[in-house]
Amino acid sequence: MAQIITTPPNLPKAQNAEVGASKFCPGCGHGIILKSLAQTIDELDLQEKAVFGCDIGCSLLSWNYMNVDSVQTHHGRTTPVIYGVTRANPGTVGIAYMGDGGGLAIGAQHLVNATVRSENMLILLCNNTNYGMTGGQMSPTTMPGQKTETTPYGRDCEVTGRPAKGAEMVAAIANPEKSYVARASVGNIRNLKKVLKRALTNVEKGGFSFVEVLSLCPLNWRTNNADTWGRLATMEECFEVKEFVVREGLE
Ligand SMILES: Cc1ncc(C[n+]2csc(CCOP(=O)(O)OP(=O)(O)O)c2C)c(N)n1
Ligand code: SF4
Repeated sequence: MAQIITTPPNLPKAQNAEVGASKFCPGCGHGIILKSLAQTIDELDLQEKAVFGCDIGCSLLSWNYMNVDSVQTHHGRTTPVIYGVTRANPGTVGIAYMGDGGGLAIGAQHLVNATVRSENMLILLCNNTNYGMTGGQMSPTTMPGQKTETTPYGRDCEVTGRPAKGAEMVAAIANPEKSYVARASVGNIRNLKKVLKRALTNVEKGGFSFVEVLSLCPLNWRTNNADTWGRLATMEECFEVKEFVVREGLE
């Protein structure tokens, strides 16, 4: 007879341990990003200071994922909601979590304004190269030739333009004296956590941080396990994984 395992998983304190708090598809990258975030919040002892906001899109499935004060917003509006909270409550470590659609399409103007104003917050963008929640349409970061629901023959950059490079765009307009800008990947969790630690440390010091994370969407990519990780490797060739802006003195 199969043994039923009743030992609770060893979750970070900043992650909600309730059964059912994770609603992502099997193999989704959102869970890897969020667990890494929760572990980093624990490590920096920020649970009481952190306010987490999630967008519309699959990121909204994290509305009860974190064990920190949380708010769920309209599509593309998580950035202004979180800097509003942070401005009204100095000392808050505000985190706005969104997809590539939420950050680089409908919420792009907020990303630009938060960056040039060096709002005191972390914008954490999950780049899975499609509109996940609505069934896998082309998004700003869909790669050249990538098949989606709305580009069934592959993205034609002559017609739809080239993929948006979020971290490069933000780095070009960020104030280097106050900002931390990086791109990481769920394929390297050790590096992802290092990046998140620097990003949150910068926010705690009053700065602005932007982190884009290359992520997985096996449901809409229609990929098996091997092809899912193969797709991530292609993404890492298209979107450079590195730190773009590191404020001086940041550990
Ligand atoms: C104002 C508004 N416009 C459009 C939608 C429809 N909509 C819901 S989720 C979504 C796209 C989500 O894609 P993304 O932000 O990349 O996140 P993902 O689901 O891939 O994590 C869209 C267009 C909406 N809910 N509200
Ligand atoms: S549709 Fe994609 S991004 Fe959304 S939960 Fe499923 S795998 Fe994750």
